Amino acid sequence: MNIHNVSLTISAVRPNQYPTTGYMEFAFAGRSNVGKSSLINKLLNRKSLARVSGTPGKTATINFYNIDDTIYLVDLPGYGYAQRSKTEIEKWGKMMEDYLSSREPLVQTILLVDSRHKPTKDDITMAEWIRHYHDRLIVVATKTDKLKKSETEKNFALIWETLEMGEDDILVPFSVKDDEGKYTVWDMIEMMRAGEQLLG
Ligand SMILES: Nc1nc2c(ncn2[C@@H]2O[C@H](COP(=O)(O)OP(=O)(O)OP(=O)(O)O)[C@@H](O)[C@H]2O)c(=O)[nH]1
Ligand SMILES: [Mg+2]
Repeated sequence: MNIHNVSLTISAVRPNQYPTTGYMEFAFAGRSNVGKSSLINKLLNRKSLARVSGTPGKTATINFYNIDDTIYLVDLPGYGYAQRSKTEIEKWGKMMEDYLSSREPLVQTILLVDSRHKPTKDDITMAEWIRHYHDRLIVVATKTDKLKKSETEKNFALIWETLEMGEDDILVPFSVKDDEGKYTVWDMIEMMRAGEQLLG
């Protein structure tokens, strides 16, 4: 993918703020701190277009990144960190539901999980939402640079099992420290954009 112009079109909290251009959208969901904003920066070769932070809860809005007036990459607010009030969790749920349940241009939501850990209950719920709204589950396992070689196979098997992934589903290793996964994610996006069949 040869990218020329990328920009943040809008940080939305309500459907009436979503872009109306109709470009296809690919969204990234996952726990706070799993690396959603980092992955978007990596895909776009930008250091800090999407705000990244060691403190969970950095992205609290639905951020639409316009890629060459062709597609949007959508950075979703993270879930699952402790310092959040009931009101904030309800706000998050409403925002996500509004977006996932009725967003016409949304082609696929991609779930990010931390490659070092067993997926959490929230990850399982998110995987179920994604399965409900799309034909398949695509999971990106982040921070593989922090994984010992000897752990890789075991951890990937655990993610596959815990999320009850099947033959149509896809699991991609990813790290921002090298190019692991970057081209695979772009290839998948390109193929989905072209309406081609992805092979699990
Ligand atoms: N070692 C390593 N660190 C990473 C990687 N990806 C992200 N990080 C770090 O993880 C932290 C969180 O990254 P973010 O991209 O802000 O996470 P997020 O999922 O957008 O978090 P929220 O916006 O809170 O939902 C930052 O300190 C990143 O530098 C990776 O592949 N490897
Ligand atoms: Mg973020």
